[in-house]
Amino acid sequence: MPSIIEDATPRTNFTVVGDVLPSQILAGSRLSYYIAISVVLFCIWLFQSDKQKCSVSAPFYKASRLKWMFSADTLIRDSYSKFRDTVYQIKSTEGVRTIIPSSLVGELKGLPEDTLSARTAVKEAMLSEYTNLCAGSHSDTLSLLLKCKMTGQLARMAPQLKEELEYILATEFPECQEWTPFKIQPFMVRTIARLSGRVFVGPLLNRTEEWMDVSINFAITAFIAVIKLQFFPPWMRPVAQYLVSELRTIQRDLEKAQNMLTPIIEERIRDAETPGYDKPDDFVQWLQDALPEDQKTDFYIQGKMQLLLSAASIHTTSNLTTDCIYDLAVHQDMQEILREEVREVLCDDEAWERKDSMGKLKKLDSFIKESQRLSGNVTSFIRKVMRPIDLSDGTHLPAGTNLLAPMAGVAVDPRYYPDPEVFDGLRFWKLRQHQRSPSSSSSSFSSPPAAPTTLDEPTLNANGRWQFTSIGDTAMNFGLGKHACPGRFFAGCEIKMVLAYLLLHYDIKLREGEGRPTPNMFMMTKSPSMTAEVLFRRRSAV
Ligand code: HEM
Ligand SMILES: *[C@@H]1O[C@H](CO)[C@@H](O)[C@H](O)[C@H]1NC(C)=O
Ligand SMILES: *[C@@H]1O[C@H](CO)[C@@H](O)[C@H](O)[C@H]1NC(C)=O
Ligand SMILES: CC(=O)N[C@H]1CO[C@H](CO)[C@@H](O)[C@@H]1O
Repeated sequence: MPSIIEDATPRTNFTVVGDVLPSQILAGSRLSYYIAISVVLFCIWLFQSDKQKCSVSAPFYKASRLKWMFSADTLIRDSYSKFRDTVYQIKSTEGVRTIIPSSLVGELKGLPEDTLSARTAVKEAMLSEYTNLCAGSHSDTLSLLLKCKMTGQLARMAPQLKEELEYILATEFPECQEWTPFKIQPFMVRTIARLSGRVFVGPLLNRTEEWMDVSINFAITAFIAVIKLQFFPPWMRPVAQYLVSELRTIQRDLEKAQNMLTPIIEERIRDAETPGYDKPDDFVQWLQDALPEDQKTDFYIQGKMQLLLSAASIHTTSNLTTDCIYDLAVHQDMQEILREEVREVLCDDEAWERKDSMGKLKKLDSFIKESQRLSGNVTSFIRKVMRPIDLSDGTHLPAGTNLLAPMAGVAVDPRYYPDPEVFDGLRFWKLRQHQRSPSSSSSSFSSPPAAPTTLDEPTLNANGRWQFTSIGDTAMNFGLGKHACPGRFFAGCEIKMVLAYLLLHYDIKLREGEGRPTPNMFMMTKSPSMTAEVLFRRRSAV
C-alpha cells in the first residue's frame, strides 16, 4: 500500500475535545517540551478576551472557540437557522467573521478587488507572511491559464487521464474477486494526484514518487503550519514561527519542486529551438509560454506555482470523490441507475475521448453535486472589505471586515432545497429536466425554488444552473464571482471519469451493519473519513 500517504496524512480524528491538540501537530522532536508549551499557550489562547472592536452593526451569535474549532458545521447551521436572511457575526479563532446570507451575497459578488478582496482574505487566512503561501502577482496568471488553457480542452486530455486511471487501478487497487474491504480515501488522493499530475507536469514527472509526495503533502504541511501558528497570538508569531517545523518543510518542498522541474524546463527551452518541435501540452508549458521573458528561467516561481496548483486541486477533488464513493455505498439503488447512464454514454473507448461525453453524464453530474451539497465545505466566499460597503438592508461594512457565506446553512435551507436532509442523487437531474420542459413537471418537484440564483457562465445553456459546475448565490461550493474556482470544470471531469470507471467495473457497499462514515470537522474544514473501509467487488460483466 502507498506508504507515503499513510505516513503523511493526519490520522487524528479531531472529535475528542480532551485530545485538543492533535497529536500529529505535536509530532517530532522535543515532544514533551512542546506539549507543555502548547498546553499553556492553548489555555491562554482559549480564554483570551476579544478586545477587537466590532464596528459592523449586526447581531452576534454567541459560541465558544472550541465550537468553531471542532464543530463549525453545527455552529453555522444553528446560527443560520436563527438569522437566515440577516447579516450576523461570529467570533472565530482568528477574530470576528461577518456572515453574509444568500439574499445579500449577490450585491457583493461583482465588486472589484480594491473594494472587496479575495486575495487579501486568503493571504491572511493562510498567514502568508510566515508560510509564503501566496502566488502574489502570479495568482491571476494561474487562474487565467486554468480558464483558457485547461477548461476549453478537457476532451483532449481524456485519453491521457483514462490511461493514467487504468494504470493506478492496476497497480494500487485490490483484485476484488470477492467483496474486499478497502480504505478508499488515501487511494483517491493518489489517484487524483496522478491524474492531475499528468496534466500539470506532463508525462515526465507523472509517475515519479517524489513528485507525488511533494504535490500531495505540500497542502497538508501548509494546513498544519497555519493551524500551529494560529495557536499563537499574532504578536508572538514573529518568534513562534521558529517553533513550527512545517514552515521549514514548506521551504524544502519548494526547493524540491524547483529542482525536479529545472531539467525538464531547460530541456524544453533547448528543444524549442529545433524547427518542427512539437510543444508538450501541459501546465508546465502553458506557464512557460505565459511568463514574461525574464521569468521563463525562474524555476523557483514555476515550482511554487505548481505546488500551489496542486494544493488547490488535489485534496479538494479527492475529498469530494471519496464522499461520492461513500454515498454510492449507502445508496445502492443509485449504482445501477448511474451505471446504466455510463454504459449508454461511454459505450466504447472512443466515447471516452469524445468532446461531449462527460457532459452527457447528467445523472452522474447530479449525484456528484448532491454529494457536494451535503458533504461540502462549511463556509465559502472568504473576502475582506477594503473600502466601506453599504448593503441594501442597511448594514454598513467598514474596511477591514472579514466576510464568509454560511454555506452549510444554505445547503439545507428548505426554501432552496426541498427536503434538504434527504440525499437525492437525482435531485439536480430532475431540476434540469424540469427546466427544459416545464410542461412535464415531475411530481417530486413542482415548484422551482425562489433562490436568487444567477449564472456567471454566459455560455451555459438554459438548464445550466443545476450543473455540478454552476455557481450561484445558493450554490457556493466553488465560490462566487470573479474569483470562483477556475478548476471546477477539470475537477468535474476527473471525478466523473473516476466514478464512471469504478461503477462500470465494481459493485460497492458498506460493511454489514455500518452506516455512512462520519466526516471529520476541524477548523472550518469538513472532510471525509480517512480511515473508513468500503467493500468492492469486481463485476464480471462490464
Ligand atoms: C471539487 C474540487 C474543488 C473545489 C470544491 C474547489 C473549491 C474552490 C473554492 C471554494 C475556491 C474559492 C473561490 C472564491 O473564493 O470565490 C477555489 C479557488 C481556486 N481553485 Fe478550486 N476547487 C476545486 C478544484 C480545483 C481544481 C481541480 C483546481 C485546479 C486545476 C482548482 C484551482 C483553484 C484556483 C487556482 C483557485 C483560486 C482562484 C482565484 O483566486 O482567482 N480548484 N476553489
Ligand atoms: C474549506 O474551507 C477552508 C477554510 O475556509 C479552506 O481552507 C478549505 O480549502 C476549503 N475546502 C474546500 C474543499 O474548498
Ligand atoms: C481532505 O481530506 C483530508 C483527510 O480527510 C483532510 O486532511 C483535508 O483537510 C481535506 N482537504 C480539504 C481541502 O477539504
Ligand atoms: C516517468 C514516467 O513514468 N512517465 C510515464 C508517464 O505516463 C505515460 C503514460 O501514462 C508513460 O508512457 C510514461 O512512461
